[in-house]
Amino acid sequence: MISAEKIPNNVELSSNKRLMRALEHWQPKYLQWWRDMGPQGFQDYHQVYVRTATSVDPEGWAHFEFVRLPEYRWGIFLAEPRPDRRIGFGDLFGRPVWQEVPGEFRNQLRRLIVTQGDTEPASVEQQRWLGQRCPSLYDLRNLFQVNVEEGRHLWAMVYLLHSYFGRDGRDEAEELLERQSGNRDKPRILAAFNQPIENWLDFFMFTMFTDRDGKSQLMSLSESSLDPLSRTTRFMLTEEAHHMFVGETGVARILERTCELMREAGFSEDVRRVGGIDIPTIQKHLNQWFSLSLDLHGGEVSSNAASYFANGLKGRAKEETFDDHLVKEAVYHLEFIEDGRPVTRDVLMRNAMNEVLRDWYVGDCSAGVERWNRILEQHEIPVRLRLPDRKFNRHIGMYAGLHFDPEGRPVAADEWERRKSEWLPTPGDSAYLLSLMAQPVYERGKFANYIAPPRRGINQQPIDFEYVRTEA
Ligand code: BYC
Repeated sequence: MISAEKIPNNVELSSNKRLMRALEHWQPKYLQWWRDMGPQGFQDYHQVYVRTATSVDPEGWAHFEFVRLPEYRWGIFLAEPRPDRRIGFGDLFGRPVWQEVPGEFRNQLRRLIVTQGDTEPASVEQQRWLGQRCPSLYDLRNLFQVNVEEGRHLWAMVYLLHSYFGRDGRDEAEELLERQSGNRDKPRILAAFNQPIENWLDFFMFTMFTDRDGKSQLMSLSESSLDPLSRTTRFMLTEEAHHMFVGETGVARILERTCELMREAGFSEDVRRVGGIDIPTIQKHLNQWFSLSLDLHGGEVSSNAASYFANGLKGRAKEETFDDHLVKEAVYHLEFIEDGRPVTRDVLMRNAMNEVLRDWYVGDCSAGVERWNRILEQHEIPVRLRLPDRKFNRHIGMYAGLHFDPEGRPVAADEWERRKSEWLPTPGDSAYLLSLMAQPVYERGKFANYIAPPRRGINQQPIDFEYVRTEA
């Protein structure tokens, strides 16, 4: 039996019988999915120090407790409504926002919500083996925090599907548990969510770059005229921040340790010989996850994006900071490749909305990479990490099928084949990383050799706190 105690919420769940019935039907399937596809080996005999959102105010979503993962209280929260909120962009600019789904936009909205929803369980599936390769109890706890919150984000989208899309919504909610990351017959919708996340460098790069796509997409959905979608995604953004913290500080700690090992080993030594992760391997993983996450923003020229904008379904990140919210005539200068050469052409800005969001995303990523480079600087190591050009390694949009090096120079197919091992992780790199992670570190306060400890613990606990307890 579902209760407000079990499902913390601010949507008056207990008085919404229809939603209760729908969730009562869906919840057991979700729990079965969590057992089958969630963190492997950490379901029954471990208690994890996690944060559970119990309300939307700052105290309410910073509630920490030890829980067994399947007993986590996945809640349903919408950010507080903004009084007299109006449509902020597109052809319907200035009219009141919608509390129900307009019939003419039903399919488009459903598609956006399903695409968003699909990424959440996908990421849990991708990360399900990492607990058995973890560098410390602190990191193990952070992994599970990210996992339970992605689970909650799935609940958030399922809440919208059940509440506003009737029978179709219920069917879609079931299918969200049926597709599986990497499954040949029933894959997840977006490509990056079918890639394996085998090791912790993948995980930290994923939470840095792919979760940041989550941030940019959620920011643009939070502008939506469908008020419940806007409010749901606004609250999700508060949780997304921690995921990016895990990614950014995870890579920073690896870099820190790499620098120390380089210093100890004499700078010319190969850091792999002393069990560290060398900077070229870090750069290759950065290239991989950044380019996959660029693809997640869709094609450069997209009539879908134009229509989402015109209809007020999906805006730009921080729409209020733009002057022109109708964007009827404005154009965007886009770099096309014609006969192997770059040619700049104007396209209608509405058709380039994916690119506008990608610009925001690239700026946000680049600030993060600058912060990483400060670590190299402090250790007086002259190399720098860098974002590859946005044409590099693309599989979606107008650069797909062409080849570019990380500087964005066109390269022929044979050169790409010959040199891609310089730019992207190879099976040899993966095997090396897996060998480093073969022995998980479960001892309090201990860290694997390839990563530095964090500056501080979680929720003011010490670094050697027992963040994950094993039951006898
Ligand atoms: N992979 O017009 P186009 C997150 C398809 S991450 C495969 O260019 P559109 C999270 C597209 O579906 C954020 N297929 O694209 C992070 C279309 O198919 P059809 C997730 C792709 O529609 C970490 C065709 O290509 N949220 O939250 O403008 C952990 C032409 O498409 C891909 C969202 O994505 C791809 N990468 O934009 C956990 C927000 N890209 O129509 C969670 C909702 C495109 O030919 N989604 N295609 O069959 C959207 O806003 C849009 O669907 C997209 C694509 C931005 C993804």
